[in-house]
Amino acid sequence: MLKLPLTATLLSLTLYTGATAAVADKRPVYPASLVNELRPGNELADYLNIIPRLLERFDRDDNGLDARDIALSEQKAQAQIRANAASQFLRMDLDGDNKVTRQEVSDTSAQRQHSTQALIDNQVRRAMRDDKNGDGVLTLSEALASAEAHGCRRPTADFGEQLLALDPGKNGHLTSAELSTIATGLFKTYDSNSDGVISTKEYETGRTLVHIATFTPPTNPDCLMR
Ligand SMILES: [Ca+2]
Ligand SMILES: [Ca+2]
Ligand SMILES: [Ca+2]
Ligand SMILES: [Ca+2]
Repeated sequence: MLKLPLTATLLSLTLYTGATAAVADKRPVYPASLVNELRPGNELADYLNIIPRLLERFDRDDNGLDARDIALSEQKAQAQIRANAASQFLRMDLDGDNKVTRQEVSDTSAQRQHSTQALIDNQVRRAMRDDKNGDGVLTLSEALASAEAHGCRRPTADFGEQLLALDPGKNGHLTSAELSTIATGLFKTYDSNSDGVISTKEYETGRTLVHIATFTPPTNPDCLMR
C-alpha cells in the first residue's frame, strides 16, 4: 500500500529533475575544439600534440592566453573586415575620385564573368544600401561605417574566452602547460579503462560525460545572414 505513493513521489522527482537538468548539469564544460580534437584511436601523446596550436592562434606573445590576446585577435579581425570593405570600395572607384557612383558599381559589376542584368542590379542595390546620406554617391567613410556597423563578433572570440575560463589558477593567463594538464584530464575522462587509448566505445560514452560550451548567438541580424 505504501509503494504507490512512493513510486508517484519518485516519478514526480524524476520529472522535476529532468525539467531542471540544464540548470543542475554539473558536467565539466569544455570548448568544442578541445572535445572535437579527441577521436577514437587517439593516444594521449597524439592529442597533446595539437593542444599548443589551440592557444597559438591567440597567444602570439607566448606568455599564456589572456584577455588582451583575445581582444587583440578580435581587433585584428575587425580591422581586416574594414580593410576588405575599403579594398572593395577602391576597386569600384573606376575614376579614382574617392567616390563610387551607381554607374561605377554597375560598370564594375558588368565586367565580371557570367554577369547578368539581374546580378548587376542586385550589386548596385547592395552597394548603395551603404549610401546613408542618400546623395547617390558612396564615400569611403560610408563604406567603412557600414563595415563597422555590420562587424560581427566572431565565434573565435568566444572560443578564446571559453579557453580562458578553464584557467586553473584564475590569474588571467592560461599557459600551454596548464591547457595540456586540462586536456590530459579530459582525455582521462574518456579513457575509462586507462589503457592510454580512446576506443570507439569510450569515445561515444566520453561525449556524454562532458558538456560543450555554447557560443554567443549574434545580436546583429546582419551577422545571421553572412
Ligand atoms: Ca599572451
Ligand atoms: Ca569614382
Ligand atoms: Ca553618400
Ligand atoms: Ca581506453
